[in-house]
Amino acid sequence: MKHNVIAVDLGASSGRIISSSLENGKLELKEQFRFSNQPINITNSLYWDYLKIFQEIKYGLAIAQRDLEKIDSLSVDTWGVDYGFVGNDGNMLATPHSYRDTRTKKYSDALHEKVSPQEMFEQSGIQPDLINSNYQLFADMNLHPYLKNEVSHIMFMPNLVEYFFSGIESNEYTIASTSGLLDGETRELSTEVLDQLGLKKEWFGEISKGGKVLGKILPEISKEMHLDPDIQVINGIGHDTGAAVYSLPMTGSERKNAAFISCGTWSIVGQQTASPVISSDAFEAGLTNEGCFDGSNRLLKNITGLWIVQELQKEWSFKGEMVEFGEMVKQAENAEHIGSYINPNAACFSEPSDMEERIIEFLKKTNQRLPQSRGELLLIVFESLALSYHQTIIELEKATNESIDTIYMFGGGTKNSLLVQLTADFCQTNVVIGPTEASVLGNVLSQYKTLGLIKDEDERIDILNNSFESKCVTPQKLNSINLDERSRDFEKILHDYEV
Ligand code: LFR
Repeated sequence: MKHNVIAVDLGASSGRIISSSLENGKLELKEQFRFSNQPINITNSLYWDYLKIFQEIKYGLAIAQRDLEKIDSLSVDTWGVDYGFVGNDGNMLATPHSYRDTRTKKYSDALHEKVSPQEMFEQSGIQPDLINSNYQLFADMNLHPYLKNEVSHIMFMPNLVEYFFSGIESNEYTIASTSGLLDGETRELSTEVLDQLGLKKEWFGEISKGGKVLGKILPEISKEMHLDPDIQVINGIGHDTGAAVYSLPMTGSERKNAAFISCGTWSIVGQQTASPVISSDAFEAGLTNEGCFDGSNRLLKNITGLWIVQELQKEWSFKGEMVEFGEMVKQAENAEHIGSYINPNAACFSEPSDMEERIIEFLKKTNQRLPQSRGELLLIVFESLALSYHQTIIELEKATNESIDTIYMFGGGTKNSLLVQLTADFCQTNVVIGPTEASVLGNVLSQYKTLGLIKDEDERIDILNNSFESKCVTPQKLNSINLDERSRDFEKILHDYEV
């Protein structure tokens, strides 16, 4: 029998409704609908347009329903850390902010007076970062004291969207684990952290682990969109990175020597470990610990990734000089390596707009050669990303005491063959490229698991191997690349420039 489920996969630039059909141990994905999902900048604040998100998902579901005879369930995955406030009457109290909103800057000193960054890491295992939910919530509670009396629930983004479709409030473990609100050891909401921020535990409810059926889609929605009224809304893997890692065809023992790189708006370089690594090495290296669907841990670093290139593309197209992503890669491939680098994680690169100017400024401040063409500029960005992957792999090896012999790379960025080859070359490691739709895959696998259609790890891996082919990219001879010299130059840039 064929089982169809829907992944609602929301990203920071687009949302997709993708159906999955599982039959005879083989899975097929089909994109049913895609819409743009840009954060909206208004009165100097950045928000998510949750009304549009809701409406577009409804259209997508209607399209999928026309295509498929039956839909068993749906589940939502999104980027990490963002959330929405729901009031006592069940309605939204405020428009959810995007994590790139800058309100947290004003309150970070006040928060650090209560708890230092290092203490934060020791409490939660999460690397302090202004985008994290704890910084955002602290700013919100200070900016809007009325919230204290009005809030009934705080839900993380995927769970908020699931609430719009099911009417059931929930919070799920993988997405909650990005917030900085969980205790690093117990992986439950930390009363200590919540008290520091002035938050009540009951606002979050139980954090569900390992998948849960929330209930049927709301009747008013199924009626309006002519959907099957029996579609179940599932609290599957809520965090896109968590979902992507669940799509890797690896068993527990293989994970020890394998790293992953999720290559999208963010570059996320990490490794699955049995439990959180909350050491001073990990803190110094900027590593963080997030939760996996099976209860294990992900030790990783978030690196400002293809966001930099997406911003360049946006900027150039606003000037009427639209370039396709593939064309940008070609320009970089044909450019000269000029030995200049940026630190992708410098704060100046995480904010929107003026990206070209920000890169040039950075190169000037660090006394490096300036690019003479867009190709050279793009090559600087791609090489800097690949070098930061290499550097993070070394930090992971140090923190876990295990050596990495394989890198799994997934996400839209794997279509960038230059970046993949640079990664294999700079890391001197084989890179296995999986399906680009890794988050969607993890999302649907978590639904099948919750519905009892996947029994165990072996079955999950069999389904993945039956359904998708992976490709291995090997390091090439680095004839023109002196890796040691590049790594040294890159590290110098990281040290010379305050992040
Ligand atoms: C990637 C991601 C990262 C998270 C970042 C911001 O989409 O989920 O894991 O750190 O978004 O929330």
